[in-house]
Amino acid sequence: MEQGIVIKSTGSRYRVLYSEREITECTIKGKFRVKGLRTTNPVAVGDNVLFEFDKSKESGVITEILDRKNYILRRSSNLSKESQIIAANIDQVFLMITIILPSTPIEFIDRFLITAEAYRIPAIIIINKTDLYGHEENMKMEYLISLYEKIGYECFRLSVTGNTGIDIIKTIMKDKISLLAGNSGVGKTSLLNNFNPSLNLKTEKISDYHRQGKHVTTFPEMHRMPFGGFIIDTPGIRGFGVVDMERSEIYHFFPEIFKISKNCRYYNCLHLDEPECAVREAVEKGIIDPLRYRSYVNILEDENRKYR
Ligand SMILES: Nc1nc2c(ncn2[C@@H]2O[C@H](COP(=O)(O)OP(=O)(O)OP(=O)(O)O)[C@@H](O)[C@H]2O)c(=O)[nH]1
Ligand SMILES: [Mg+2]
Ligand SMILES: [Zn+2]
Repeated sequence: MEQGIVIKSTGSRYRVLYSEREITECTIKGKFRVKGLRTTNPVAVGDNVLFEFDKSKESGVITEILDRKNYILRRSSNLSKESQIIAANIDQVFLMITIILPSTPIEFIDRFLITAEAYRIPAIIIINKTDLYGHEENMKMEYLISLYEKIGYECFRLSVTGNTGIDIIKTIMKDKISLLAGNSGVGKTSLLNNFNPSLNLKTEKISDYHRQGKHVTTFPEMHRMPFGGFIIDTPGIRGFGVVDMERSEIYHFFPEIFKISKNCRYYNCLHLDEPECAVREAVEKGIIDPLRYRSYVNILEDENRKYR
């Protein structure tokens, strides 16, 4: 029996890293299910597994998944109740966004952040492609940075192609398992190639017509970094479905809303149209950013629709 870590999963085959730098392909034996969770993939990138070699020693069979410290999910599709485990045993998540080419919607950012909050995984924001920004984009970037830093999220300005802002991110990623997420075309894979040119991973220009990425990376994959630690490159996710969350607790994962909600008149206030709602008052006074509040309401309404 050997122990290893899953570094890539493509449906039914798993690539497993063991004894520091050996890699083997594995399949799974039997059924693995997370209690109370319907997932499309039983084994995910980042899983620590036990496996046995075939007689040929060329491939193996995973026989056990060791306890997960955490995992991050996304809903398989909007309607489905099944979800997909994107990765497991993550120390921190980095959300890469861009102001233009493509423009990351704020609701996308917030959906990602509440997912990280729900799983209690520290989240950090990276704003890439600063080399492309003029006055207007810089204003927008600084607005977002001050908004998210006030809530408590660290933000970093980056230009992968301009080679600025890279070292600080390296320092934070060193010796950790980091998940790198963000919409398609923001430059996630480009950053990995910059960190480790020998990876030579596939990247692609975003389309001129749609001004969006082309979903170049299709499966999450974990890469060892030359400076120590691992980074999980993920496919540009169109959106995060809120998984594993009660409607009534969604606001718990907006830290600044949660804090103020303690002053609401009703303990079960959803901060919509209840009387004496401290959250709405704070929005009116500009203490809570109206864009964040709008994200909250939109996410809540989305969840409503699900139950109709
Ligand atoms: N101008 C500029 N372009 C960049 C920068 N970083 C990446 N790009 C370009 O953006 C395009 C998309 O980069 P990718 O690394 O493929 O993006 P991705 O986030 O991995 O996209 P998916 O795999 O589809 O999710 C490529 O043409 C990169 O060269 C940057 O800092 N500045
Ligand atoms: Mg990619
Ligand atoms: Zn309220």
